[in-house]
Amino acid sequence: MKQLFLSILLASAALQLRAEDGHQLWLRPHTAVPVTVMAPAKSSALLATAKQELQQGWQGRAGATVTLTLNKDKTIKYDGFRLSAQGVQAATERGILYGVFELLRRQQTGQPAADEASNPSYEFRLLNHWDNPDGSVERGYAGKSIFWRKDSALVVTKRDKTLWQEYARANASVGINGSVLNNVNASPMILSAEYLGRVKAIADVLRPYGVRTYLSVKFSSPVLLGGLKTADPLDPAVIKWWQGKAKEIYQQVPDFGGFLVKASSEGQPGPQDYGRTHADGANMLADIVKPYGGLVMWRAFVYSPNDKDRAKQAYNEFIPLDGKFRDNVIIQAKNGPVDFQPREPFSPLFGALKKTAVMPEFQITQEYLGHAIDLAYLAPMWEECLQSDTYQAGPGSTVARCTNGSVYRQAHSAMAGVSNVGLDTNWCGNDFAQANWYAFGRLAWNSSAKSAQLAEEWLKLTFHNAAGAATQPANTAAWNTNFLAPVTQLMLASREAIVDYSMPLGLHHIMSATHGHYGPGPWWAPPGMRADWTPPYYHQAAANGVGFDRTKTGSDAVSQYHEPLASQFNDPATCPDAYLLWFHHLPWDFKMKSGRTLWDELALHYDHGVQQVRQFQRTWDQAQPYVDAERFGAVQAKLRTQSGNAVVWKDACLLYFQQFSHLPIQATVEPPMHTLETLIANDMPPRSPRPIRQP
Ligand code: GCW
Repeated sequence: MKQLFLSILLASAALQLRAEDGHQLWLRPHTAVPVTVMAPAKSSALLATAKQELQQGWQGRAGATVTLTLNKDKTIKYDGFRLSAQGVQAATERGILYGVFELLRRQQTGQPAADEASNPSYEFRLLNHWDNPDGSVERGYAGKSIFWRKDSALVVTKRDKTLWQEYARANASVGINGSVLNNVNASPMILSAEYLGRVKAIADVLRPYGVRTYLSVKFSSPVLLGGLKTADPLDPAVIKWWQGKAKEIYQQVPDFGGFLVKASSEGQPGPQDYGRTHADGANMLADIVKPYGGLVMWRAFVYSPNDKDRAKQAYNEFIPLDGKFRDNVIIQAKNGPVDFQPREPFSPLFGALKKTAVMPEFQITQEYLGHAIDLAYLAPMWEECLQSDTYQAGPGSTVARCTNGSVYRQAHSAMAGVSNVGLDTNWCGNDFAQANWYAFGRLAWNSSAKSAQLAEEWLKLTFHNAAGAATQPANTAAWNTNFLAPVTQLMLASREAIVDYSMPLGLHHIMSATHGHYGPGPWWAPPGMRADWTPPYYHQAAANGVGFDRTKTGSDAVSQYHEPLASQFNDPATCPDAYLLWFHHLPWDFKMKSGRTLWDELALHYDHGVQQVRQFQRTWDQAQPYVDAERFGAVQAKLRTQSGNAVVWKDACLLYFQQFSHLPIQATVEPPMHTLETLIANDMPPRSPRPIRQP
């Protein structure tokens, strides 16, 4: 007896220790209250998962009975569900699982369970992993791939399976129902029999959580893997090769979701190599997966080095093809027209493609927003894009409504997020980066969700209550006042702070490529480098001013937007400050709406960003009594590094631009502590250590 007691004590101590290393994400264990679950007699892996989640997480009335009902109902769409006093009703098994997670989330965050239907805004809610077969992750800041490992394609270990299961569960808990397992810069190897074996193993683990498996494919796979002479999408031998491949995949993974394709883009092969169009390429693959119910997600991230304005190219290439795509093709467009910058106006493709399904692609991994070092809560950025009015079908045609099926009739709707997950113990490198995985799923489920509410939910689930304790609703007055309120504010301000200290007022793409797009590089232009990969192409700083002229007399990118936006963006007097230098090249003494000169306004933004991070440090330091030591220390260390690096950004950009403006930095701005020469010479800000899960 005594021994048993001791081992329980030890086990719970171990649980507590492990529980706060961030690995449990927003799903930290709770001591369950007894509950009886009535599920449909039909035995299925998904229903078993739902039942098990309820039993291990129930925090409602002890001894309650919860009924899970599979029932078609007019108010329920896709994998939606209805919560009621009796339990969860849904039309699909996935819907049951999502309803269960919602019920538990409400219990844990102290929200009442309303009797209403909850339907996903998008049919497909997908993570894109930029993971390579050798285990590296392009733009990954949280360690190596959870799916692939060098030289071990065939060996599936118990640890792999546990990790994939934890990953699938986290996805299911926020409604993500698909994962693209490999990089869009795809290796042809992924379609080899050897790798497909591992894809099957992954799919088998993801399936009981309702997560379907997808693959990125290289367009030239028939040549590179199949030994054919061509990958021309209209060539019968090529079509036959893809048909055979699809058959092989579906034999292994009967619910395989389909292909994601980056083609004729950034040096990747594509239909244009054979004089064919994006539609020819996408339709060929779409016809092949159609009989299996598969999708083709065809990326619109295309631009060539010769174009005068990279921001215009996707629109120019895809608009003439509107209506030419099969109904199981979705064009996947990044939120902005250039490339996941800290701030971009929405991509003009949204709403403009009217007879073709378009899906937004967001970047969860923080390529341009501070990697896993800087604290950047990205939901406000995604909300800003989703709620932007395109005016393409009258006022109120927001990006969300143009892509989720509300405005245009389209067979399918989807949203994708480039994942930030890796082998690090806390999955995302920075504990706060987990909030972006969480918020992405929740926004794909409900495109009108509010960032503030998602931040609060996530904070309650992630930081409230010691692990192992039965949950009290997260409403302790002191916790709410001293932790929840200030840390929510910190999160909500975090993305704007990065915009301010790196690329304010519509500046973009001025980072250095030397350190993988982390630090400043307004000067970065190695000899021979293609211009549209260098910052001077984007900021155009000169004695006469700064910014990219995209007005009607400039590159005319403004005309890709529907009125009244085209006119609004075209006139510096009406163009929002946030996009000013995106659309305009303006003199340094240009009079801003604030009455200040452009130069002074720019300096104030840079300084404000730095001061904001200092404020984040103070807020976090005050939060110490409410956070376990491990996560408190980890976040504190990251904020310190970010704070120093924010100063590097401010100093580098102000000193660099000052060479052209020849104007003094106003006295209210913190004076530079670096010289431009040392910043250029070092071109590498300090990095912070991150916890690594040992392989
Ligand atoms: O943002 C750029 C990245 C590349 C990426 C590319 C893309 C996967 O720097 O790393 O490649 O976009 O989205 O295809």
